Amino acid sequence: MQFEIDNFTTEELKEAGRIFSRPCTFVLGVAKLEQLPDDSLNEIAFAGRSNVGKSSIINALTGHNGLAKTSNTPGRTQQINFFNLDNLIHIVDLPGYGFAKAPENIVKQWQRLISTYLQGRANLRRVFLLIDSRHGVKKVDDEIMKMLDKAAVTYQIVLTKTDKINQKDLEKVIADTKKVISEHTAAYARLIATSSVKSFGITELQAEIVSLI
Ligand SMILES: Nc1nc2c(ncn2[C@@H]2O[C@H](COP(=O)(O)OP(=O)(O)O)[C@@H](O)[C@H]2O)c(=O)[nH]1
Ligand SMILES: [Mg+2]
Repeated sequence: MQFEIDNFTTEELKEAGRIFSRPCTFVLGVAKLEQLPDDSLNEIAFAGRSNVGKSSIINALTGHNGLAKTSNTPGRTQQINFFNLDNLIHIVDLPGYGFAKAPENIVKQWQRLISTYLQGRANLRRVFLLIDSRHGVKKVDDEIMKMLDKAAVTYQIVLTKTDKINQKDLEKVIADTKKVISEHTAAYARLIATSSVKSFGITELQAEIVSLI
């Protein structure tokens, strides 16, 4: 019998690892909608509050430390950053929503950029919505989920930083998050628990992405 993580066979997981070892390069950072690259390549995007671990997970997926800049200062990533995985798919690092350290009008501008991108991008195959496993789904996350439900954009919840909590708390946040997922129409049923630091759940996430290529 083959070992499986959810729906993925060992072979699929291996293949996903092979695809993610191919070159992944930074394409461009976009601060205005007019600057978006053409939409000929399928795209997946990472969304979530500032500091949730978006850049770290992109680095963990691609095995490039420092490909997507990570920061201890919340709200630094102000652009939509596009990465190209061997001309197979665009990986998109979105600016974090929530407690950005910037003037209110700038924050509003970012939020408009993010929401316009998320609702209007034809080639966007799935949004991975990152949730800090220590905090669970917050009101601001729920608002994004509602917006994506309305726009009929499929999103999948990814719990981050699971190395920072114990098994009991992890089980609780998984159960609570599954309940939230069941209440949203565009939320993909399967939840992925990850740690970029310990590389937990990263292969599984690679396989999810490869299934969309
Ligand atoms: N312990 C732990 N820390 C993490 C993990 N992922 C990210 N971090 C830390 O959380 C902070 C924010 O990460 P970053 O990727 O920049 O978040 P972003 O703002 O969502 O892009 C950084 O200090 C990271 O080192 C993880 O899986 N485990
Ligand atoms: Mg970032």
